[in-house]
Amino acid sequence: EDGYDLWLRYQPLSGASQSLCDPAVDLSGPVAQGVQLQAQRSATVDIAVAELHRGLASLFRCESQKPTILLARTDQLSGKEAQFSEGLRGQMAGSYRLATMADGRILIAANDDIGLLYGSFGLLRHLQTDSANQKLDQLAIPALPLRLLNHWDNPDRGVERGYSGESIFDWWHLPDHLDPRMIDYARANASIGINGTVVNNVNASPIMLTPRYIAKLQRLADAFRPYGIRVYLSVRFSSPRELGGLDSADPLDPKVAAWWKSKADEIYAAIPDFGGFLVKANSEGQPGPQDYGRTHADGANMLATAIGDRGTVIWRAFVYQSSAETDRVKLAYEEFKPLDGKFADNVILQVKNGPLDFQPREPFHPLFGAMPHTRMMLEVQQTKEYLGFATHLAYLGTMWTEVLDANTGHGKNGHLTVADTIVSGGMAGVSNIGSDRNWSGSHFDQANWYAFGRLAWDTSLSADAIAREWAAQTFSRNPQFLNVTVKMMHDSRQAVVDYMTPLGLAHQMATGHHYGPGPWVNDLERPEWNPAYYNRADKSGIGFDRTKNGSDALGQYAPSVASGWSDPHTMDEDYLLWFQHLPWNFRTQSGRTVWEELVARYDRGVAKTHEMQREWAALAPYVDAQRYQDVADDLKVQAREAQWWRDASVSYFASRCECDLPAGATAPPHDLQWYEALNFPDAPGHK
Ligand code: BDP
Repeated sequence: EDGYDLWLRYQPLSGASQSLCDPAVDLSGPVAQGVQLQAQRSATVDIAVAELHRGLASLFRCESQKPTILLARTDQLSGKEAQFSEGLRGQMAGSYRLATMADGRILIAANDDIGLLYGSFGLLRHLQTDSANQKLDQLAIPALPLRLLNHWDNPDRGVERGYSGESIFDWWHLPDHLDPRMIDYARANASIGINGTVVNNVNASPIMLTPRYIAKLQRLADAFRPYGIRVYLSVRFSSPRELGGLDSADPLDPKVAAWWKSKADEIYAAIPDFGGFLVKANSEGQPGPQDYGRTHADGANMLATAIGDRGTVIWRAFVYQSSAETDRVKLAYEEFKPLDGKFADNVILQVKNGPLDFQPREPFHPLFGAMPHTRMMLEVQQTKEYLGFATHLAYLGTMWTEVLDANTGHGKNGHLTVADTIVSGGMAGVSNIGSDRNWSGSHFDQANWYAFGRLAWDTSLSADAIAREWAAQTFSRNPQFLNVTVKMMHDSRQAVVDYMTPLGLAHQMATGHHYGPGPWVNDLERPEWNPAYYNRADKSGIGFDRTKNGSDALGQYAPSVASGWSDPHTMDEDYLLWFQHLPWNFRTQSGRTVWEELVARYDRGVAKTHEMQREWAALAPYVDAQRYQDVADDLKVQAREAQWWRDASVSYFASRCECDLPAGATAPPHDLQWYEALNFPDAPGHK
């Protein structure tokens, strides 16, 4: 057990769950090992049947299985069985229904082949996590049309902020050689409903658009197609200059538009179901339409015309260029809000979960709900660039449900959740997959890939329910194991928040690698790259005043939401220092001063890492030796580094506050200079 099998291990069920071996059911028809097919064969249907065979054989271990599963397209259901098409009519591609029929057979019904595949995975998931004897009646309809991975992978196999080895895409050997892992990748993604993949870094190399690379991409697209996965490319906006020899990339220049149109035609000739382009423009040095005095909408719409109704242009809202006077978190809203309604129908605006940059905790991005005439997509990061990479255990299901469930305060009755705002767009997850044998750099990071897919499929799922089904399939179905593991996972992200950036602090990471603490850093070229810009700690207090008296970033939220965050005495303290600059002796809701509360939260985070170590140690009997030890080793590192985060941060803030440590708090073992001098140029993901 090295983690390669992910959540698709299909460990044998025991005793009572062996119902599918029961020889009581007798049926005729074209039957193969328990699966009866009522659909035309296709590559996708064959994969579904093979997956059922594989899963059932492994789960049930019974020699002569009876035909107990009917895999049927709704247009092939007649007579009494036709009733099972109900609820599926007109639903989104991939929808399926699972039902126990009167004769005891289990039906997997769908309007399309991909629905049959999703339904097969859905049934196998159900069998592994619920009682296999339960009567089934489940209608599964995807919440969002686009459920995409975003790989930040470069053609040379380096991965931007990637911590799981090299890129899994072996461009050099493509198209002649297709790594078999590509099939395992497609299968794993299909099993959780992911239906597209952007294969390269948003800081895109123009080489990806050359004929040589289009041929490579075609080979991947052909391999992924039966799994319902479309390929997309990140594109560099200046490609007409770099590849086309044009002297401009101005989106309003007809020569530029013609170049993109012919490039799109070339791609679609090779890949008829190509998904489209993802664009990072005028952000962190990337070229874009503003280089020519044009707007983001001008740029996106030009590409949308080139693609036409064949695909989608996904335009990222991650733009900022602030000065010491402006507040970085306000910039994307200021840039994009006025463009609402100006984007073509096949453009989707992709917005990060928070207005800053994938921090351990941020309030939701104010653009959600504020652009009712624009299709929106939520971008989250599986990679944990700011949450201890692949080393620290932090389950992000809780972070993503927090943002999906957040009420933006917009909409008819002032109730419109972030999940509601993305129903015509989708979710994108910056992928944590790499060439590591366990895919994600650690076993528990697989849960973030899994949770992403499950939430993009059903945004109303609870983080704990997802954790439970993941852990049951990945490790063990033992209830004791599951209870403890789900609790660990549930608490893990808050622990990281506490020991890195408690009380609403953000962006306190060291320069370059974003791994360790650097709250003192204040000498970087751009003001908004500096941790000190965000913590604003000095003798008078700490925190970023984003109320009306300060930057008024609060004013970008609906009034009902803004008012909830405007009073430091009553607001949710998880966002306290995000929105407020407060004197060190300000009384928080616990009765402690801000300074005391800050230290208490750092300590709470550290304590949690020790608790997780103890909890995991007690689970050793339920987990195979290799994976047990891998996790135990990581938890040890996490506990040590949580302490480092706490000590370094407490030293720094004590020096700003000129305060003594609160009574009972342990003094950091080193002075501030010692922490400041630590340097890790060899940290993964260093830039
Ligand atoms: C930042 C990363 C940087 C990415 C950028 C992005 O540090 O490497 O290129 O996000 O999202 O957090 O484009």
